[in-house]
Amino acid sequence: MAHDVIIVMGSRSDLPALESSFKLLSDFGVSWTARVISAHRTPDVAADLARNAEANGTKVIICAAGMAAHLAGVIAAYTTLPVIGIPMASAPFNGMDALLAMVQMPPGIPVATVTAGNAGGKNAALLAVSILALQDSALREKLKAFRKEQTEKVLADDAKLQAELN
Ligand code: RP5
Repeated sequence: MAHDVIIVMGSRSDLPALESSFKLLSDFGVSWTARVISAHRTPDVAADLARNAEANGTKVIICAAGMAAHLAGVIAAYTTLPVIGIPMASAPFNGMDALLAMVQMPPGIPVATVTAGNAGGKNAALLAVSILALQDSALREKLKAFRKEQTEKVLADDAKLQAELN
């Protein structure tokens, strides 16, 4: 079955940080699947997935990895599909290593890098939704409704705070 989004994680230990991506994509009704594929432990599988993704109907690939996080860059090297990287926070550098590895792709092969952790997982999914929405007006409307709801929540929080203070 074709999935619009594939989420690839370098290790099963990355799974908890991706719950926010899974939930958000599901909430938007986007078809997604997830794989554990390592750029250094299973490099052939990584290359095969990236080479075949477009023909398989995938539109966006999200890659989560920690430490020397080359997974997103390796996947991006084998496909022209948009690749979004989520750095995973791990000891001893707490994700700064993975962030720099992803964001510092040399020119020619971009990885759209978001922040680490759950916020990164959520933003990676939202960015994937934005990309898919270019070709899907119903999804675009859902994204606008999401933004509106988010705005209204902050306005309500502010109104509540003003009422508490005054
Ligand atoms: C990376 O190394 C993975 O993405 C993970 O974040 C990190 C540690 O992997 P494990 O030793 O937990 O499998 O490849």
